Amino acid sequence: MTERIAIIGAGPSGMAVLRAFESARRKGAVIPELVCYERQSDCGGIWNYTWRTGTDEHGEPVHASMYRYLWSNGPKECLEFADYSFEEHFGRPIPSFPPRAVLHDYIKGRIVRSGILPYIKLSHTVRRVSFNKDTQKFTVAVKDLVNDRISSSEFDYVFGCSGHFSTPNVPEFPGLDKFLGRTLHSHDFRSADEFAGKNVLCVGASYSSEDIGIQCYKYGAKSVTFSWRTKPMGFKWPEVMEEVPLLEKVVGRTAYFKDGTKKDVDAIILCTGYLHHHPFMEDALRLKSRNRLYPQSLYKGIFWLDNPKLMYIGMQDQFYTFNMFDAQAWYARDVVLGRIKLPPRSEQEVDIQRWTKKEEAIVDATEGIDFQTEYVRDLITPTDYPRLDVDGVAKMFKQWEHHKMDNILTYRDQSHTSLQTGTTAPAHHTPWMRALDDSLEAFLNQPETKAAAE
Ligand code: FAD
Ligand code: NA7
Repeated sequence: MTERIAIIGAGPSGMAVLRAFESARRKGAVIPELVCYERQSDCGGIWNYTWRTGTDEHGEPVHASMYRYLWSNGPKECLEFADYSFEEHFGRPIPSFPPRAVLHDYIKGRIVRSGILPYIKLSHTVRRVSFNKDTQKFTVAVKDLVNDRISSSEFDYVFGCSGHFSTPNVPEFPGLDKFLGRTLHSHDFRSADEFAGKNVLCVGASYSSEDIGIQCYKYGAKSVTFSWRTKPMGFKWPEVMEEVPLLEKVVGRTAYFKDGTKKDVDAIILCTGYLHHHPFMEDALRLKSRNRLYPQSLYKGIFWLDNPKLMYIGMQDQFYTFNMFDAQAWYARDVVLGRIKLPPRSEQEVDIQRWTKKEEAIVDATEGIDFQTEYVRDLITPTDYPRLDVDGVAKMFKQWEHHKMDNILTYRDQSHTSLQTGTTAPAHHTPWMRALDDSLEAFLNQPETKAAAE
């Protein structure tokens, strides 16, 4: 009987799994039956923008944490799929830091091109995953959101690809309940226009804080204050932006910080990260982790130690994204197809410990990049994933880090070179700080293209 695989989520990770199996099928392999359940009405995961916050039209939690005006926060050349270049998709080279809609278009283009759409059941939310030791099968209960029907079916393997930047981590600060301004988590941040002329406080010192703070500045915020817990980000900020220690309390409209300073603010945006939240997994299968480069209990960062027929993709903190999910998917596929044999559990545990020790010794972003580079290399080496120059990607990530330290407002104006095509990206027609229209049309409408069309 044909084996069956359930894939939870059709974001970049779930799509990587579909693509990996489909690629083997096209080369003549017999593959299991694939069913991918996606809660949203479109694929693309977090790249699928919605204006909604809270719950969606079906009463499901809104997955998206993306906001209008989000532009890639790393060079697109670092995340480019090894089997589908940006140049192939857009028919010409494009600048290195595209806005969200352009990346969404690229991801979807690969889905359509690779023929994996028929495997995806949109508007289907997974409610429960359990495992029966006697039958060695998973039971997956799913709700068809459009027809309001719940059904269950059995699978031999499950891939958890539901992302981990969606359920907000929301700390409490004294006085927030009586704050006279607006309070929100970055998950619910949608448009920076709302904060024009306002004094904004961003709590947190990582990617969301940095980017949302800059967005607010770009769209006219009066001032942006960043409050850090462990250490400041340390960029060279414009005059109206500053970093202060942790928020201690709020009284009226005044925020008080640990160093005794204070600031009157109109809005507090909690950019305090996300929780690993997999409520549909029965307890014995549920990944529990903080946001880290090597989540625990996952051999190769993928296989659930207690039951490797359950695989998680994309659950690590991320320098690498799309091509790392591909690397994981190709490796997991080869295990399912019997091309790679997993070692005994004791060896898996030793391997996890070895990676964990390495992860815990990391002191800065450069070492984090090197760690994830080694991780991706380790996965792709035994598979037939098309050649990915991970050393080239690592070098580019480090350049990007330097550009950010040089000028946090202009790093997106830099051009990087594609490792797939060798083409250096053209400069965007407008410096990022002045590019207020983030639509796909505005981005692709380079003046020279317009001239050629005329
Ligand atoms: P997701 O994209 O989160 O997709 C998971 C999918 O699973 C979703 O479609 C969701 O609807 C579905 N799902 C969840 N639960 C269920 C369920 N119970 N049943 C059915 N389906 C379900 N990466 C970059 O490379 N560059 C960037 O510039 C960048 N910016 C980012 C900005 C923000 C604000 C955030 C939050 C992340 C950003 N990332 C960026 C990282 C991002 O996590 C990855 O690019 C990528 O989207 C992760 O893919 P994923 O498939 O693992 O998860
Ligand atoms: P991250 O990278 O997980 O960072 C979370 C930040 O929130 C980090 O600076 C934390 O401080 C801070 N944090 C967490 N809890 C608290 C409390 N209680 N008080 C103060 N500060 C806190 O999440 P991001 O949202 O920035 O990024 C996630 C993804 O979205 C990423 O891939 C981006 O591309 C976009 P810490 O430094 O641990 O002290």
